[in-house]
Amino acid sequence: MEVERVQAIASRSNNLGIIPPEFIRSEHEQPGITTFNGPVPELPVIDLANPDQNQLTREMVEASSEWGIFQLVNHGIPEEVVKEMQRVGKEFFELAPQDEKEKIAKKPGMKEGYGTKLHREPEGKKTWVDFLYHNIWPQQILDYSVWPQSPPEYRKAHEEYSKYLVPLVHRLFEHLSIGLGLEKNVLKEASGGENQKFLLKINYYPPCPRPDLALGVAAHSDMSTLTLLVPNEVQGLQVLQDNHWVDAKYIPNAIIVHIGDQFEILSNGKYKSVWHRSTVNKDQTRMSWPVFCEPPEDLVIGPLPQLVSNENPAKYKTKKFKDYEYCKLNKIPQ
Ligand SMILES: O=C(O)CCC(=O)C(=O)O
Ligand SMILES: [Fe+2]
Repeated sequence: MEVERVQAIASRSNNLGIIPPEFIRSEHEQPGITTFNGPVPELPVIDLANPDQNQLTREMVEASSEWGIFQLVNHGIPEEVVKEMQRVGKEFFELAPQDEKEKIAKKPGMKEGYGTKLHREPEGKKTWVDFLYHNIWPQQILDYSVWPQSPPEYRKAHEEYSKYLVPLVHRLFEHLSIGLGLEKNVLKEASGGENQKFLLKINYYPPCPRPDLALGVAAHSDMSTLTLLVPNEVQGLQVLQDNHWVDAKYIPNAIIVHIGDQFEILSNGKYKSVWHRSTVNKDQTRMSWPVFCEPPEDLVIGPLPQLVSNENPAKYKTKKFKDYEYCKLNKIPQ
C-alpha cells in the first residue's frame, strides 16, 4: 500500500487551514495547552574550549544528572561542515522527486530508510514528521543503498560530519566516565568501543496550520547512550522539567546533547535520560539531525559493576541492547 507522506498531507492542509483528525493530539499532549508559559532557563551551556578540564567534567556531570540535556559550544565541528550537511538533507526532502525518495523507503523491521511513522501510537494519533534514518559510522556497517543519491554531495557531506562527530562523542564519553569516578575509557568500552553505531535521523517537519494541536515527535526518551542533535533555525524542541513541558532555548550553532537510556542504565541512574518532544511551526519547516550513538545489538548493557554495591544496588536490569530496544518499541516493561 502506498503510504501518504506528511509532506503531502501538509501541502493540502495548509491550503485548507485544518489538519486531519488523527494528527490532533489529545488534550493532555496538545502543545497549545501543555507548554509552560513562565520564564524558562536556557539549556545548560558547556564550552568545550574551557581549558579547565576538571571544571568541564563537573559542569557536564551536573547537566547530565539534573537536566539530561545540554548544549555544546566551541565543539570543534566547523560551521560549514554542519551547514553543508543541513543543505544536502534539506535538498533531499525538498527537491528529490518522490519516487526517488520511495526507492529508499524503510521496509518493515528495518531501521534505516526514508519514512513516516506507520503504526499509530496507543491513543491512535500520528505525528507531523517525515524522516530518514541511516548509519554514518563505523564505516564497515554503512549501507549506501539506503542513502539518498541526490544531491550528489550527500555522501561526502556526511563523511565529513562524521569525521568530526565521532572524536567529539569519544571526548564526551571520557568526561562522563571521569565524572563517574572511573577511568576515562570505561563508558566507551562498555558501549561497544569502536563498534558503537552512529545512527543519523533527519526529521523533516513541514509547516502545520495547527501547531497548537499537533506534535512533531511525541514525548519520549532516546534509547541511545548519547544523542547529538543539530536543529535548523526554527525552534521546537521541548523538555520535561518538573512536570512541565518547557521550550528548550538554544544558541545558534550549538550542538544539543541528550543523555539516552543506555547512559542512565550504565551510570545506575546518576545520569538521567531526558524526556523530550518536538513541536511544529505554522509557517516554517523545522528540521533536526539527531545522531543516536547506539551499542551493537548483541552487547549486554547494565549498571556498571563498579557503581553497584550493597548500599547502592542496581536500579536497572542487565540485558542485550536489542532486547531493550524490542521492549521499548513494543511498549513492554523492561
Ligand atoms: O527535532 C527535535 O528537536 C527532536 C527530535 C527527537 O527527539 C528524535 O527524533 O528523537
Ligand atoms: Fe529524541
